[in-house]
Amino acid sequence: MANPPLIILTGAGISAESGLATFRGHGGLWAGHKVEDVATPQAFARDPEMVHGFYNARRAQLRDPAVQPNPAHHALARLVAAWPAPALLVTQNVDDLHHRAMPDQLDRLLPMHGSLRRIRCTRCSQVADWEDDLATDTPCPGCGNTGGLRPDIVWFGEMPMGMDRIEAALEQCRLFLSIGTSGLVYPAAGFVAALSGVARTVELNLEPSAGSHLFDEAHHGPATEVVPRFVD
Ligand code: BJW
Repeated sequence: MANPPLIILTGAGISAESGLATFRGHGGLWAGHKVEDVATPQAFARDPEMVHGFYNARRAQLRDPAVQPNPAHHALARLVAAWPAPALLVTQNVDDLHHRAMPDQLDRLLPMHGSLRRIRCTRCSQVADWEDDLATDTPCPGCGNTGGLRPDIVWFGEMPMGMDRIEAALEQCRLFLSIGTSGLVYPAAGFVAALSGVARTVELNLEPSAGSHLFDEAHHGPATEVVPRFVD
């Protein structure tokens, strides 16, 4: 098949060279924090101020003019735009760097773990774009209630977004690229095994991921080098 249905999965590693820390690497985002301390509904219920502080800091990073899509984001934007068969870029990242790199292709982009730039009201369920800091007493723009706003982000134990669409795409997929992810967090970590024997599977990562042995092919190095080289 010259242009098989394509799924691209990305993780924090693709944004590392844009200046955003990864989760599990040396000096990663969770240094000093256990994941469970900040990225679970239980942590939010226990200490919303600490969780808001963590996400406020990361939202502020996205407002830093130095944080921009890098050559790997742009290469994927070119690939998706040019792909003449079905293509879906599934990102685990909650930054907006893929959005900025491919504004005309947003229908082919699926951020499965949500977005730093959206909030959700736990009372009325309204979702809204959000740029600023959140506090425990920030009123909800929809229902006016205070104390009910949370980041529109998928925490551990919650269902990732767009799973129906992802599962349908996995059924069709014949080429799978996994980029900048450690392969430790499910369900994304399970995509490569689900595609074994039916799709060509390629890992592009700084180092072998947890599931590296499951891929047909792997290219290791910084995303800004290996991704443009693979795409172009
Ligand atoms: C570079 C680079 C460079 C560096 N160039 N590369 C036991 C067994 C199996 C599963 C479970 C289990 N117990 C619980 C679960 C489920 C759980 C899970 O997976 N836990 C594991 C820890 C075991 N998963 C869930 O709870 C998920 N929900 C769920 O499963 O619902 C049930 C269900 C789903 C579907 C169908 C049916 C039922 C929800 C997971 C939510 C994850 N949320 C987080 C935080 C929120 C977002 C945020 O705050 O940002 O999402 S956790 C965090 O990890 C974040 C990331 O998206 C995610 C993945 O991390 P990622 O992107 O891979 O980053 P790193 O840092 O781990 O890796 C970076 C990689 O880049 C490294 O390999 C580097 O080498 C590389 N790199 N620089 C290229 N320059």
